[in-house]
Amino acid sequence: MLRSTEDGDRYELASPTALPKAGAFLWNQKMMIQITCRGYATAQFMQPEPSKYAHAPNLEAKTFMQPEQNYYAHHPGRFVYIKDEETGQLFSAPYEPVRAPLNRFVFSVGKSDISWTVEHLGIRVEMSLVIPTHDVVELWSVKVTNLSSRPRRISVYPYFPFGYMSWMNQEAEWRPDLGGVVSSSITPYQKAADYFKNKYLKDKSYFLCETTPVSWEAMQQAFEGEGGLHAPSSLTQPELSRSDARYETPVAVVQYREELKTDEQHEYRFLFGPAYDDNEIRSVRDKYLSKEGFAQTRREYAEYISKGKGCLQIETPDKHVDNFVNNWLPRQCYYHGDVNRLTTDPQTRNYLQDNMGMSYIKPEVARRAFLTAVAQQEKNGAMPDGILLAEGAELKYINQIPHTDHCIWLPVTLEAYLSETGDYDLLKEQVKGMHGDTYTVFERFSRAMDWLLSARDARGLSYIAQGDWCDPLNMVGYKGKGVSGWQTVATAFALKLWADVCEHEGKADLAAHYRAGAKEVNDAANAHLWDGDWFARGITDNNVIFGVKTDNEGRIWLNPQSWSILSGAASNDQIARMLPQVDSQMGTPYGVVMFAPPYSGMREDVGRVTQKYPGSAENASVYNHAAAFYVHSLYSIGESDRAYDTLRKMIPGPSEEDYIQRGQLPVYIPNYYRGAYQRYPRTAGRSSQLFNTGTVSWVYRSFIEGLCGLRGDAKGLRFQPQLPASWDAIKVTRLFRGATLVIDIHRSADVKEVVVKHGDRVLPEARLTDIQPGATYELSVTVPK
Ligand code: CEZ
Repeated sequence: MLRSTEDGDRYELASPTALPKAGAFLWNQKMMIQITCRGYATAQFMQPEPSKYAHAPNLEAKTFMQPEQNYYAHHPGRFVYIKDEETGQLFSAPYEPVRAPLNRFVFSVGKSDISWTVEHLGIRVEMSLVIPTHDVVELWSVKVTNLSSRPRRISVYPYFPFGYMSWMNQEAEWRPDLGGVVSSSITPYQKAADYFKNKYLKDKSYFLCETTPVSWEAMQQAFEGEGGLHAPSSLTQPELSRSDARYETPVAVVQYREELKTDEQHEYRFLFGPAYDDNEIRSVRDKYLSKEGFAQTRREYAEYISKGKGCLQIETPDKHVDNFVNNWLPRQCYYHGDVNRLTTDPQTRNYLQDNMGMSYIKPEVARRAFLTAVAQQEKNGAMPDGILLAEGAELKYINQIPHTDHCIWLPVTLEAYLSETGDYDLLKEQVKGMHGDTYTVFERFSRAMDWLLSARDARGLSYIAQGDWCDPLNMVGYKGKGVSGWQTVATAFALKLWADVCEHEGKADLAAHYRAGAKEVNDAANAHLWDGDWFARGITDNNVIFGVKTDNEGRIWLNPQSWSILSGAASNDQIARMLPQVDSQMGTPYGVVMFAPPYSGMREDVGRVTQKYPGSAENASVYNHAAAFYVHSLYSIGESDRAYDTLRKMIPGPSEEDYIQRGQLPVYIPNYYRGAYQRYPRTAGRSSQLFNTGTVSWVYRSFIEGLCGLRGDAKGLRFQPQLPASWDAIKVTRLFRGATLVIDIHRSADVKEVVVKHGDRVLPEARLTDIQPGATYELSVTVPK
């Protein structure tokens, strides 16, 4: 059903029905397209707010990307109908809309292209998609081959719906001068001022054909007729009706009529995308719509994607994990760091964590992100809810809801950046803020830490306002009193990390100040939140503690446990109590859930998290981002087996059963897998199919710094591998500060601590210093049995 290439850089799915929602995505800095194995697609481009050039057939809400999207016959997609001209039989590639049972199906996902091979009625259809590196356009090639032993007469009909573009104005027609179907619309608005904002939007969509078709259709209804999408009426006619669409739902369908000898092939090329005007369409056509244009675009895009290959290649006993870590994990990190989830106002915590991942891929991008973020710090030291990335951008959706955690992410993500780069000079940069103040990066971080210290109640616990890391935990503290258990220990962790940086910078007083602050916060957590076997999630406005033994729902939450380990609030004895509780109450075959048990209905002093469907999203799913924090905390205390087990479960597979249950290819980590394992076993494990997630930068960090134990410090690299007990050896290639480290890691009963050899020389400690950019180091690392 599913197989990969030798080095795992391609996955091929052989069924359109086994994992019906499984898909893949391509992006560049201006666009993103997610497409399922069956041909449904969601594409967005930035102008600078996210927009669409292919729409749903009805009025769509503008929202952020949603989990577990449903698909339906008229969902936007990219399809090709094939008609046997002798018998009138029909099928479609990749699978929708006809859903004919196919003789052969292959959905082939590469890092820089997506393709399908479909065979039916003795005809092979190969479809392939690439996008350019800088422009917004899809490049489609469609190849048909006669596999039968006699000549065949067929018609080939690409069907690319534009959907319902606008309630104000929409139309489409065949444009002989441009060689394609062009639809035009006007983005709806009501305020006069919006006219001027919308004036230069790309309100046209085009479907351009390299080869002129024999007929075409620009009106959806004329195409479908009474037959519907499974058997469109117009396909029963010799030719399409050449109808235009005048305030009717536009579509692009074209017909090629072919006579193919045995083994004969025909290849077609098409462009699909948005444009401002005819001139732009003409220039896109000139630039891309040719064999050479396609080939060159493919090469350049592959080159662009390869810039995100990251800093780690591993060879472990688990080939599937190698495939994922060597190819797909850095690619997903790169996507996040490169496009910021296609928003002009990423949530501050997302922006910082996504850029944390970039520390391993393109550290200069992460550096710039720190400067951009701190320039938007508020005058009192707080960080805003979102970071504005484009001129005229505004804080929208969730960024209008006050959250208190954003400062925490500064030192937490900086730690990774500094470990990777040693770039302490960043701290000396002067940053003029958008509110008119100027401070160095160092001063801004200190101000953020001071703000965290100040945002606490009389008990010393951190206020939550209308949310912390958990967005929908919105009613614990909306009256201004409620506190967050996670935010409290996370504050202590942030302060502790910042104290280390202060010390490195020779500021012993400040280091002592923030360490004392961290201790005070940890003490407060222990005094008010320790529930005997774990830490509570918080205390509400009405002074009700929750996430404790007496709760039937939401009894134990993962984040307070993970971060109390990181902050030092949890002693060894407390950790020894917590971990078995996490295992027994929160463990599932698909990973560890975010809390347990799920809420079954609204709890008005907790908030809308309790209204989400039990086991979905933040209501007790296997929320991978939270699981990733847990992994990070486990590696920090040498809990290598628990850590690896949690990491492994984030990747779908390798059993067929697991792939089917999750419904996803192992080419990204989704934001969640359904939880509620006891209550709803049928849906437990199901992937959200949402690849926007803060998880991946942490997972990459955990593979690099935790499992492989290859973490930088100010002057070099330390070795502290934490192989799972069942592994005896791994091989690693690590790019670090311009050098290449080729490392053999193995266990031996002969050593009591980690021993590192460079050639014949045993290093005085498990640390390599004076690393020369450009050099290659062959190292052997022995870890105790
Ligand atoms: O968004 C994520 C946020 O982007 O939820 C995380 C949070 O830490 C991330 O910053 C945990 O709450 O509002 C909601 O209820 C949604 O659940 C979103 O908050 C959620 C979606 O996954 C966004 O794609």
